Amino acid sequence: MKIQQLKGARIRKQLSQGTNEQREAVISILNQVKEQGDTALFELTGKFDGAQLDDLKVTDVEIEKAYASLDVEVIDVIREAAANIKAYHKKQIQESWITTKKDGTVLGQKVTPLDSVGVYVPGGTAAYPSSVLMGTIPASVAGVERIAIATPPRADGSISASVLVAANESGVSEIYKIGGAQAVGAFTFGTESVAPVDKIVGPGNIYVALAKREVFGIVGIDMIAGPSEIMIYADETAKPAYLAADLLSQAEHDQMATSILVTTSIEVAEETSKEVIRQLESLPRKEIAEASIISNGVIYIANTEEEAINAINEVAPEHLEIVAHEPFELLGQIKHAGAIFLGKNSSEPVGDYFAGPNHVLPTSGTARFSSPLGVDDFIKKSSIISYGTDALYNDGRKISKLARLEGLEAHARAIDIRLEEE
Ligand code: HSO
Ligand code: ZN
Repeated sequence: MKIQQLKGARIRKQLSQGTNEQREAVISILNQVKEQGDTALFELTGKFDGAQLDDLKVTDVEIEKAYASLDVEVIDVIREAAANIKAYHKKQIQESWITTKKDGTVLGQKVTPLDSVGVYVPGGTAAYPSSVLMGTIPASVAGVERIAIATPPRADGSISASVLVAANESGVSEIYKIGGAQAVGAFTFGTESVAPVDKIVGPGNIYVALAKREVFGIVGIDMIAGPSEIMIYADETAKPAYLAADLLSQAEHDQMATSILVTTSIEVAEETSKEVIRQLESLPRKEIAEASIISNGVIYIANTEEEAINAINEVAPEHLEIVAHEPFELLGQIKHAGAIFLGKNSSEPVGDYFAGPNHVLPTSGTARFSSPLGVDDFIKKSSIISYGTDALYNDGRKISKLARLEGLEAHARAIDIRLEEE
């Protein structure tokens, strides 16, 4: 793994906007789904997933079979992870509030869950039951009534058993065998089999990301996700074998994934670099992890802790691990990161699977302005205004003055007519 001085390095990543061809392909798929509904979905699923389906929706029988095919211990672990995720997200619930002023005015904010959401779950080598839990549990905690999942089928038309079990465990029964931009199209426009939803969430490949960007505004979206990233800050107390393992845990996701270590210790840098090569050898997904490490992996040597922290805030990584003797002392200085893992036990997979916080996180520097997927993504707020009689009498002229300032006479008169009655 290459080692480089941090000073002067260009480290910020930018979210890919896709190529013109990719954008055009996505627009054409979305139009096809909008115009031809299910016919388009069957055709595109044949073309991209190689599956000839009779039905787009997963049946109860398929779910039963999925349970029967999984180890009971696996089902138990999925349940335990789901319980942790639920408990964490319950803490995020926001209450409606109302205040009454002395003049009789009542102001407030009403929190309402979305009516319906579509959770995209990637397929292929990335069939992750954990992502099902992360997408659906916050929605159900928020109180969303209709939660639907779309995920691409395998060539034989099936869906991974663990994905089906995870969906069922989080209370979702509406699961569609649709992937890519066509899934985003189905959720946005609706088809004969899929009712449209109000918001689409969940990570996906570049086509899913571009499709979400395209339909944003017609429906809500959570975020545009890019390839995963891990950035680790380590001081001289960190154990290189652990650092290497954590860097590789992210690199194995995708050859476009990014793994960065920043350290103030030359020895840690050198040892970790060697460890990465050593550990890579025996990984089943060696090819992907190696490609990712070669193209995007880097170990930076920082002259000072401050320099390292500035780099972290500049990158705004999806996952940040702080492996230093007093990690909590640095927490206050971290402004931008999707999830922050503190201390030597907090390896990223702890958060990917089990601790409770969401693993759908802002990537490509977007942690500068966005947050992990959470209950907030599945609620919206309405303002509440009930003006008191005294309040209107006191404020009415000020309001009509502002209206006339904007040249909006009808606005002003809507107030004046009430003042005249007093
Ligand atoms: N690290 C990934 C999530 C994931 N890892 C799913 C394993 N399964 C993005 O946060
Ligand atoms: Zn992961």
